[in-house]
Amino acid sequence: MAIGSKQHASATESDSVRGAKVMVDLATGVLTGAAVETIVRRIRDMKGVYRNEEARRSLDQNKVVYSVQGFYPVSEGQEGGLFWGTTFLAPGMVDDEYFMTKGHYHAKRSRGEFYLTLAGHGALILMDEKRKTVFEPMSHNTLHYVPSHTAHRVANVGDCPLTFLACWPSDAGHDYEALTKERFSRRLRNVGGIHVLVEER
Ligand code: S6P
Ligand code: ZN
Repeated sequence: MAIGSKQHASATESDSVRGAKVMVDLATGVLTGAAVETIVRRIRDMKGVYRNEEARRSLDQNKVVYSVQGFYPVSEGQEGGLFWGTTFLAPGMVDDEYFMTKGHYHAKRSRGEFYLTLAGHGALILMDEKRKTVFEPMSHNTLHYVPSHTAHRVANVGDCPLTFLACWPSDAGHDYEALTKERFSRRLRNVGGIHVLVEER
């Protein structure tokens, strides 16, 4: 038998082949397919995220800060599955802070995550359980591992949209609440044209 001929024959039978549910454009990060879900976060949704709440209120409340396209092949919370998403984070400032994601711990703290930057310039801000906050610079092709038990948020420090892919366990969940109480120990701020982490007072 010719190598692979049998496998090839069965692979063309319609009951053994199925198309991908989602396509990823690796140039733009855009996901397409009926299974893709999108959430949008606007300035009005970012109450309490920035240090200067008055500056946030003075901006156009409809302005989109970021959107996330996701592919969630199993139910949220189900053990053993994986989720996939693209975050599109606009450039912009609220006083001296950059447009950024809300940030979260995974509800199941033992769960980690991967980020892969496609475009733009950003900072992945990570805070461990001892409240030590650091950031990893993000740019085209940088791969970032978000360890377990680590709060994470992304800031866009450039002039262009920041786009990154993410993959995380389906039972990770999101805990935003914890960060509304204890917050990140340091904030990324523009000080003299440079982005630096400044102690939260
Ligand atoms: C999910 C993953 C990302 C974020 C997205 C928005 O675990 O970390 O898909 O959900 O970047 O950030 P946030 O903090 O608003 O969920
Ligand atoms: Zn996450």
